[in-house]
Amino acid sequence: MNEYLDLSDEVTEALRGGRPVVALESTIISHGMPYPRNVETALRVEAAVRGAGAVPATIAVLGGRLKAGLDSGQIEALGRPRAGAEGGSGVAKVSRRDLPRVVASGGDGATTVAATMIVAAMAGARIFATGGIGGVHRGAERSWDVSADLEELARTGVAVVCAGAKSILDLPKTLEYLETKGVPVIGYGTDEFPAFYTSRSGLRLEERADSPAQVALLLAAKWGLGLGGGVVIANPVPDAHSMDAAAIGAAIETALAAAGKAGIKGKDVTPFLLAKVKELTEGESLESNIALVLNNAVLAARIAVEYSKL
Ligand code: PSU
Ligand code: MN
Repeated sequence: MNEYLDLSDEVTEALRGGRPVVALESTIISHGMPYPRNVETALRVEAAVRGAGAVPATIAVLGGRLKAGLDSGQIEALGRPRAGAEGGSGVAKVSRRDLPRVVASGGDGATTVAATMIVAAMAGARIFATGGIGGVHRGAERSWDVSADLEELARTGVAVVCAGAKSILDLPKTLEYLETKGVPVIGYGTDEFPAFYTSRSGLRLEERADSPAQVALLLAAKWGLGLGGGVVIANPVPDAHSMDAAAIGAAIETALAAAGKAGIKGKDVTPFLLAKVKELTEGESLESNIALVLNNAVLAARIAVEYSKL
């Protein structure tokens, strides 16, 4: 086990016994949703994973230690705004390049998809559930803004169950990048890449699965072939919570314009856009976000159960 990593007792026992474990990220807690809905959702997601027969391992950096498996007090500490924080929780957003700094300084950090994949792989957890992945940003031909999540999917052997990616991103370029990097993108019960708040993007996928067992076989083949690297399992938002495409599209355009005007750069771009979209859609997007994360947690647990049988 890595000397910087602490597993909870429950996660240690599950991994030792070859029982299903689902990794969960913490940027969604600290930067993806407002308090207290963020904490409440994180706890509901853990319960959903348990209800589907797997052990949840929420991942973060606390006091400079990598953690897989948090208690409710630790989840609260990641979600509750800290003194002096302007918007968000005040906890650092930690992706691959931030891990050494936060560990060396003994700090706290909320892990992105990329950093969560790294810690999950270290722990030996192969299946991870979240809301949406980062990707190639719109205007990337000028800004060069490509999420480290994509590079991590290229190199780290963890399957990420998500509801696709938000159209704050350039979705066609995101799919091209994943193809170049050899990352399978599997539509779960769909032939289209889902666009987070809406189940459709109009972008066709080449791979589709209709059962957790089918996904598990594909994961076993990818890693059994020695190919390494990640897999995206794109699970559309449930119909009852799918948003109106025109309304969400308009909010995203407004958010992008505001980010441009405010000169937002680097790692602040995604949290800025997420907060703006939320504000513009008056909470409807938050309900949709919560529903799709719960849906992804259940699917990830079912996949983890099937994978543990192979
Ligand atoms: N997209 C969302 N919700 C999120 C994120 C992305 O719809 O919470 C978070 C995830 O943690 C993701 C990160 O890994 O933002 C990507 O940030 P960046 O674009 O800076 O790589
Ligand atoms: Mn970026």
